[in-house]
Amino acid sequence: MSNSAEDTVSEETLAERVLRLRKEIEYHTHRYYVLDDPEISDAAFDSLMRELRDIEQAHPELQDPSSPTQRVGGAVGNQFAPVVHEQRMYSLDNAMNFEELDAWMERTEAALGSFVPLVCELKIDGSSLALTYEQGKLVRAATRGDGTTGEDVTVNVRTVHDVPLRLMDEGYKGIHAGIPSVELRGEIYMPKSSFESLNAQAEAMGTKTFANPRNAAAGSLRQKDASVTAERDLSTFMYAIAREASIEATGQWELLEWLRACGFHVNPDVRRCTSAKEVHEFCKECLEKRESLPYEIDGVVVKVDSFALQEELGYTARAPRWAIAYKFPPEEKTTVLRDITVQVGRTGACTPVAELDPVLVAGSTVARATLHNEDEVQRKDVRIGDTVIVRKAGDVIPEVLRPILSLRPADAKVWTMPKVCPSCGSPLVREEGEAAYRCVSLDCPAQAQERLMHW
Ligand code: 3BD
Repeated sequence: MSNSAEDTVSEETLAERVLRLRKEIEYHTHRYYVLDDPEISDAAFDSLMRELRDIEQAHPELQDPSSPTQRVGGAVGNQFAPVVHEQRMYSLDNAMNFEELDAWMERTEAALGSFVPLVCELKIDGSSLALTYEQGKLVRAATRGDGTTGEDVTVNVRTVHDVPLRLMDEGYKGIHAGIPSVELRGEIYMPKSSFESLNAQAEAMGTKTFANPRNAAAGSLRQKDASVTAERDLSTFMYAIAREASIEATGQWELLEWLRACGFHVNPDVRRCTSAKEVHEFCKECLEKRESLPYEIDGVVVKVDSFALQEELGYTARAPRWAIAYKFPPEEKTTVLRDITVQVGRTGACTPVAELDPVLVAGSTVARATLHNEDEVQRKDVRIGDTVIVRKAGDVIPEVLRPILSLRPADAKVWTMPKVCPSCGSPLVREEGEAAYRCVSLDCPAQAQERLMHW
């Protein structure tokens, strides 16, 4: 069969059609997933995708890993192979309150001779991600791992719609000539509502639930079958680059603008501050906003804006001196106390435990919380049926703070410590001067179980 001139022309137009379709689909994907401002209907978008998929299927020579049709997951290669980051991914030092934040700002001011502009960003409670682009195309996505070596999750990340498979021209122009690849960093997360529906679904099917949206994001990212990742609602916020000298930006603020111009999702709640007061105000505003945001945040990251000044400040063994994470104080939530049960510890000590309607507190679902002992239950006047305030401070055991008396139902039940051990039925004793009741049986299955867990 000879290649007629006509065939050649039609092949070329098909290739051109494919490129035009890809560009159009990329544009609308960006409008939809990054700008949250779609221009065309889902049906019209689907129709473009179908045409592209059909052409690529009929003409395998036109297929391309950067094509928007390749976001479906599937084909699993070496997906969790180790990836060495182009530049180490540092940690962040924490400030647990305004005093510690101010101490950092004062140290920074002293080191640089004057107060320098700072960029404040939300601290997204997700999982860190590194994306490598070569000649503007996504070639690798990796988890943070230990900061030096992460895991290759490229196939999984391709399914995340707000991750550009190709950098947009506007941003691509900002990469200095001769730089073959750039590594961008950010956070991948699952919105609160998607986390809750994922868990509700898992519960209905009797499969494993996730403790919090961060674990759900990390778990979804590390699926061996990337088509499972494709079903999960994951999004990203990007905020860093491995070698900032690769691009035209001169500081963090310009970097964020450049990332936006490349098509990345950049969090809109960012502020360039020129005084400590402005930083405080930003932190307070974020704290107030926290609850209403569709994703979890656990603080604010404050960074020296200028790259030149960042370099001057340098790094400690684990973190940059030019940035700090201001961590929000522990979160409190309200929920309904359904029951109070008794937990028998390994020494026989009996602890009243609040059984709660599950509620998301400071990043994890709380369904049980300690009430410490009978005196505490009485002192706090917590009754079964009460709406209570629960608090979870960092990684400590969640705690019931107090009931909301105005919401107390008429049939709220006063609780008292049972007379006998809920496990073995032997009488509970309370020693002089002790808060805890104990099961003193030498043959109590609950104690045996707890001892086993302990050892
Ligand atoms: C965010 C380091 C620097 C580039 C180092 C200044 C510690 C998690 O939204 N900036 C952010 C966020 C995290 C960051 C930096 N900016 N580092 C940042 C971050 N807006 N969450 N992190 N990370 C990322 C970490 N992760 C796991 C284990 C230990 N450290």
